[in-house]
Amino acid sequence: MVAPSSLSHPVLEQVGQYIRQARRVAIVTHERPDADALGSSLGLAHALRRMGKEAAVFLFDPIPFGLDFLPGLDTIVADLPGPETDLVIAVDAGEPAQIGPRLYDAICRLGVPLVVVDHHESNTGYGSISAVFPQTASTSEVVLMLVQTLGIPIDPTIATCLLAGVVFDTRAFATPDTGPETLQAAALLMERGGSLYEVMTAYRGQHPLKALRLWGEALTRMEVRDGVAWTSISQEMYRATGTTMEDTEGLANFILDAADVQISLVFRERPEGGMIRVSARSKPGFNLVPLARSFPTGGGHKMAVGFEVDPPLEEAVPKTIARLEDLRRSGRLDDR
Ligand SMILES: [Mn+2]
Repeated sequence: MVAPSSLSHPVLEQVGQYIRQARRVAIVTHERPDADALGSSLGLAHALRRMGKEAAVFLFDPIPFGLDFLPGLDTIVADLPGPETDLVIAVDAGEPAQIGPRLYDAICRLGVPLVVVDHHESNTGYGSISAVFPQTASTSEVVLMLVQTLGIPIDPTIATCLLAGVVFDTRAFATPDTGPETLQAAALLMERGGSLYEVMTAYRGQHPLKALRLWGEALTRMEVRDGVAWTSISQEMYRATGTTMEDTEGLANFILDAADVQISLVFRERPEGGMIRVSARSKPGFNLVPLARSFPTGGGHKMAVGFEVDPPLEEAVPKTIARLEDLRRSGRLDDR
């Protein structure tokens, strides 16, 4: 079959130059990593090792429930990269803040090139060189293109990591940015030994029962106005169901799937307090980035954004919904 990226891109050639010149590569991604963050960073680490590089993924956060099948999780380093590092690659992180200040400051202090590989529309263009492909459904596909550019043979380990990123970021090939090239990438990864069955089983099995109980509580208190549906999760709800913030992953998408919902929002208190985290999702025709960007730490894709709002929850919710309604009325969320 035709490789999805047989036409290599100039910026990936440049990234390839940085990689060829490097010996010890540190890979970082966004905090609270998802399957694309982990799949693209681990897939890249495996590929760089195949090239004879020393490569490691640096990450402090725990691995989300259900992603423990990803090969190479045991090689993740919960520490800061040392002075022997001569290249840093950030994958799937749209801006420095998403990497986390501790890790990002350490990277900057190294004084080595920072290569950014991403697919977020909202990517700020940070780093020494920025290979951002907003049309691409997952960062894992961008890493696949990079691996092909470098001429690294794709083994089943690399393939499974990247396939996980493709499947989870496209919600199992169901997002509107899933194109023929996405399926070609997935097919290629399967040909190289990636297990679609294993990845799909993990995709369907993301939620333990206690998470479903939490979702049940959240769905009961959901409100709806003009196709906008929102709900919130309080510290008390985590306590009552024995859950953590991680168990809220996927709820905003689940609500969005309702036939009469155009935009969904989930407001979450952190178990430890502090800022309220908001996930917002939309069906095609909307661009939620202006909403996210109207808050200090917001970012994401047109139809999937995250941001933080000042507590308390009782004030954060009406304030945010009012802002969303204003932006929507003024046409600033239209995507045509
Ligand atoms: Mn991604």
